Amino acid sequence: MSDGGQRTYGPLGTALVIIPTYNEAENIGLIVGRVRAAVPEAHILVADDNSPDGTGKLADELAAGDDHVHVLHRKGKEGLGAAYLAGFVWGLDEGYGVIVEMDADGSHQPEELPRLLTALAGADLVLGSRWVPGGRVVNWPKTREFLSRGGSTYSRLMLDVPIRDVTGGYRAFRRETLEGLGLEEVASAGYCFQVDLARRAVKKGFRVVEVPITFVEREFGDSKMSKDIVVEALWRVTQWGLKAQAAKLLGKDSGKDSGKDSGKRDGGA
Ligand SMILES: Nc1nc2c(ncn2[C@@H]2O[C@H](COP(=O)(O)OP(=O)(O)OP(=O)(O)O)[C@@H](O)[C@H]2O)c(=O)[nH]1
Ligand SMILES: [Mg+2]
Repeated sequence: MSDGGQRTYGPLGTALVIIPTYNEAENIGLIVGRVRAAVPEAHILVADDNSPDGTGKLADELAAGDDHVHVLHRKGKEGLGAAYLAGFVWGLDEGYGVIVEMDADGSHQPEELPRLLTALAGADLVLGSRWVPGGRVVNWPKTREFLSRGGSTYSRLMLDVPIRDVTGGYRAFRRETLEGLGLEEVASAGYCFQVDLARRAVKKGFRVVEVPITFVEREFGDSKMSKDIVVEALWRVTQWGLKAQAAKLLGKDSGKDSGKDSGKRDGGA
C-alpha cells in the first residue's frame, strides 16, 4: 500500500500476539481461545512472570496442545514493560513479521485484531484507540475514564505527539518498527511503557495510525494497576516533556522528526 504516493509497505508476514500475564488463571484459556478463533494464522506468546496462581502452568498446557501457542517463563513480577520487552526480543529472534500487544483480561477484544492488522498494511504502528471517534470503553467507572483520558491528554500536550490514546496497550507493530525504536534504552515499567513506545515511534517518523476499539473492563481476576504505576507515568512523561522543551529552547534538535522521513508520520488523531 502506498502513503500519498510517498511510501510503499511490504507484506506483513506472520503475526505474534504477546500476552503478558500475572495471575490471570481465570482469563488465560479464554483469551488464547479467542485469539486462535479470530486470527487462526497468528501465533501467541504468553509472557508470564511466575504467577503464583499457576497461570504459567495453564499456558504450558495450552502450548502442549497447540503449536501456535508459546510460553515465556520469567523469574518473577517485573512489570508489564519488562515482560513485553522480553517478548519482543523472543518474537524478533523467531522472525515474526508483526508483533501485537494484548492484555490477558479481555479488555482488548481479539475479534477486533483483524481490523488492526488491516490498518497495519498501510502503517508502521497501529494503536487500538478508545479516544478517537468510534472508540469507547465498556463498564469503566467515571474516575477511571477521567484518569485515562487525562493521562492521554497530558502526555499528548507535554510530549507533542498527535495521538489521542497514548497509554493504550492494544497495538500492532511491524517488526521493522520495533527494530527502529531503540528498545534497549526503554526503562519504563508501567503505563508509561506504552507512552514511551508511542513517543519514540512518532519521534523516529514512523507512520502511527489509531483505529477505534471497544475496550471492555475485565470481568475476572484482579487489576495490577497501582498508584506507583500512575506516579511513574506522570513523573516520566513530565521529565521527557521538559527535556524536549529545554532542547527546543536551546535550539537543539531534541530528536523529534530525526531518523526517518517525517513525511510518513500520521498520528491519526
Ligand atoms: N508478565 C507480567 N504481566 C503483567 C504484569 N503486570 C500486569 N501484567 C499483565 O498486563 C496486562 C494488563 O494489566 P491489568 O491489570 O489488566 O491492567 P489494567 O488493564 O490497567 O487494569 P484493569 O483495568 O483493572 O484490568 C494483564 O494481562 C496483566 O496480567 C507484570 O508485572 N508482569
Ligand atoms: Mg486490564
